[in-house]
Amino acid sequence: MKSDSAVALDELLEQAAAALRKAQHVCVLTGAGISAESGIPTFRDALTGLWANFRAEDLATPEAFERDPKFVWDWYEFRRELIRKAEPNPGHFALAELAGRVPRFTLVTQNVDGLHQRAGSRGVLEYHGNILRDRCCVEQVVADRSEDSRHGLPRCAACGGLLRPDVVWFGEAIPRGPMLAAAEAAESCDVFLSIGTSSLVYPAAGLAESALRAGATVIEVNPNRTDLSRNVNVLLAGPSGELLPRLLEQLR
Ligand code: BV8
Ligand code: ZN
Repeated sequence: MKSDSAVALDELLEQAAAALRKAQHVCVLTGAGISAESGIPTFRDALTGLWANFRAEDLATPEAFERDPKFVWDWYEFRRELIRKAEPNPGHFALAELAGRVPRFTLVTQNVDGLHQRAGSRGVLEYHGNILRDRCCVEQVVADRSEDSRHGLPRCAACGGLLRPDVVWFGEAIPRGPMLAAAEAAESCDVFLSIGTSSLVYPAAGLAESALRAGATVIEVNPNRTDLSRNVNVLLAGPSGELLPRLLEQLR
């Protein structure tokens, strides 16, 4: 005999599937929560090791890098190792499959881990960049590393300038291409899926709000309530690695 909450969840999954079945354009925004089941800590999870007494918001800033580039680089190398060892989970694969099931699909991610692409998603809008790329601080372009990284700091192979991770730090602008494409998709989609994000970091958190204003059906997938939850049409309260495959099942 199914529990009431299980029956309720089935009904909510059917509501979400019904909206997806008639959608012409689906826009998805993901956050750290979709990679949690791949073993990558979210930003809400406290930092560990050398960085235990720091908040991610304090380390992921140009000021922190200015102050102590080695310390910040060690944190990024630590995260890169975690990400290289991680594998996409059923949540990532479900979104790669959903893209082929709707006429138009736009995937915007706040995650810098590249796991959507490794799960087969194409045209992913990397709203906050990608941790596995290096960017030259002098030429402001993605760059290769020179052999001689002095003082343990990676240097640009082209100009010898200091390299930094190709991510968006707090206080920095979102890359123009992904920012414009995401804004257009949020305003023109029929269904907006907000998955694994606390909806606290802007301007990413504003995308669901503009989808709501444009009359889209907004579906949230998150085991915990967020600032967005009170405004969504369907709240699927649980882990995305479990609920997204079930949503695809429901669509069949
Ligand atoms: C800018 C890359 C100006 C780096 C990141 C308006 C109001 C208030 C503040 C601001 C505002 N506008 C701007 C600001 C300032 C700031 C901001 O938003 N601050 C916050 C903290 C209040 N925004 C900025 O600084 C932005 N830039 O405004 O520039 C400007 C403009 C023009 C020209 C020049 C300058 C830049 C923000 C981007 C910063 N970079 N990442 C790196 O990764 O190292 S942000 C980073 O943190 C992530 O990318 C992500 O965006 C954010 C973390 O949020 P989430 O992904 O949602 O993760 P979180 O851990 O918070 O939550 C996880 C969720 O998953 C939880 O809800 C949990 O319940 C759920 N979950 C857990 N397990 C699961 C799950 N869900 C599903 N399944 C599970 N299994
Ligand atoms: Zn350079």
